[in-house]
Amino acid sequence: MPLSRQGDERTSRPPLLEIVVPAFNEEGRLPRGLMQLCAKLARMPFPTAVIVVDNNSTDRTAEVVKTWPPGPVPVRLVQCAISGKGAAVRAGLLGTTAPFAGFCDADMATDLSAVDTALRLLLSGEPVVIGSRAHEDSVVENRHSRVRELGAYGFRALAGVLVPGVSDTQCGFKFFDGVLVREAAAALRTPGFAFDVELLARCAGQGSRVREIPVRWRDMPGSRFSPARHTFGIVLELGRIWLRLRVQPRTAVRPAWEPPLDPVGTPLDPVGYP
Ligand SMILES: Nc1nc2c(ncn2[C@@H]2O[C@H](COP(=O)(O)OP(=O)(O)O)[C@@H](O)[C@H]2O)c(=O)[nH]1
Ligand SMILES: [Mg+2]
Repeated sequence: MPLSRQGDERTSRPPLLEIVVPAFNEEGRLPRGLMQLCAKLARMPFPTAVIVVDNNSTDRTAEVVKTWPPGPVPVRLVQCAISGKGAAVRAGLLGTTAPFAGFCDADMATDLSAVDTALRLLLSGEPVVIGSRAHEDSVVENRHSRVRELGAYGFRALAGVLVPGVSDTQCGFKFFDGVLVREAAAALRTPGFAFDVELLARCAGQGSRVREIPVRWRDMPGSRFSPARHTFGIVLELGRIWLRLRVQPRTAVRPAWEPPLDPVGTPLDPVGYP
């Protein structure tokens, strides 16, 4: 089938999976990242969509998205007035409607082959599937400074109290049952880099298992994260999450997953899906 017709058909049907990409001053890394993501998603046998969430970037991030050429994977822009990666991911997730939703970073530090594993697990009924650099089968190319490594160690120890059993809360590659994550995102209050911890704690608090999967992960140049500028704020965020989860009752969520519709006419076999 010609690509344009394939595009028409796919984009006219609701997506099965939507991926949120938070992006702040990413004119340098976003075009390549979006190209990789769209190429990967275009090979999936069902409709998908991408939502880029910008926080009033001072560079051409928004223009990159606005001028993105139409194709089989629609890319749309959401503007988030509240700054921070957490606020941006929350806004993006709340803008999704698909049965499955997730997010990844603009630098595509996590190899996108993990999307296949994540989808297969979601289709088999896992509600939360996250990339984990601590998984024994992960391949991690890390170029973080010693200071950042030390900070990450401390962060893991504190985060472990809030989401016991999850060994890497911070990999920017997480996929969820759509209903579950929209409920968790609606309650999410952490605007900064520690938001993953609150999001996972909320999903786990609703009785959902968190499944960690191996990833190929490469630290990409151009990180927005600065240990000097962000460490204090992150520790504060973790403290606030702890307080929030202690005082807020955790509600039970209804069974989140139902066999997905068949959006492209190909039977979606939850077990046999490649
Ligand atoms: N919209 C938005 N995205 C952000 C913000 N801070 C970080 N991000 C995005 O979060 C992702 C991860 O950021 P990155 O700088 O690569 O951090 P690192 O991988 O943890 O070193 C990238 O897609 C960033 O553009 C923010 O304040 N707003
Ligand atoms: Mg990065």
